[in-house]
Amino acid sequence: MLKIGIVGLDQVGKTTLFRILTHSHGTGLGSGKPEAHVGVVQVPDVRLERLAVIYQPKKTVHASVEYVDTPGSVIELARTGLQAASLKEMDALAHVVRVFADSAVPPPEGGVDPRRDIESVELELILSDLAVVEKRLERLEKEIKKQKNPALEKEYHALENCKTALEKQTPLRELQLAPEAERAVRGFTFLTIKPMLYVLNLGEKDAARAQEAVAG
Ligand SMILES: Nc1nc2c(ncn2[C@@H]2O[C@H](COP(=O)(O)OP(=O)(O)OP(=O)(O)O)[C@@H](O)[C@H]2O)c(=O)[nH]1
Ligand SMILES: [Mg+2]
Repeated sequence: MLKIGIVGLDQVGKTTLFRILTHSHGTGLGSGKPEAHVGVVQVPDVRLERLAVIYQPKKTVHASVEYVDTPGSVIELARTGLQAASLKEMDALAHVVRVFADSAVPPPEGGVDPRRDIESVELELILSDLAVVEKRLERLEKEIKKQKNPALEKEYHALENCKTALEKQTPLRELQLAPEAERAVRGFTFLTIKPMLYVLNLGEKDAARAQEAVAG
């Protein structure tokens, strides 16, 4: 099942989005709650429904998606070991970005600035991946010195490419890795290799300006 992590900075609307996606209106989902919420949703598919009408099967199984509403700021999550591991489990990330202005919800330091928020989250994920890459490269270097091993050398080479990209602040999803290199780095479940969907949380009055927000 596809697992999508809803991430973002503090109080940007992650739980609000989770509620909409999972049709959950329960009261247990207050904001600021420390635990993650998990919800499974069936993917509507008119073709499947048509086929079910024609063939009348005993059972119709829709594709489903699991959404995980992560608590608090993704920056904190990426920095703490156990939480970072839970991010690694996701197939894709949906980054909720605050665009709405509302004095009732404390704005972040420096005011509402979607571009800054996107950049700082991206940078944090890049640093998290870079730390993993550097640690592994260090070990590989020692191992390769001890014994010549083509598989380790391939891995080393692939990770060097990743390191160069990350140092230029390029997320790994933008790299065109050869299938062999992709296989060599797959096990690391890097955060910046995951498909990233930006969800701009506009204020009610700004909904008409959605295009502008994307372009700006
Ligand atoms: N005006 C306005 N308020 C919003 C919007 N989206 C969310 N909020 C409010 O912002 C607050 C935070 O929303 P949540 O969905 O709990 O945000 P969160 O990202 O889950 O917050 P944490 O999990 O605590 O980091 C709540 O009081 C929401 O009602 C919006 O589009 N407009
Ligand atoms: Mg929340």
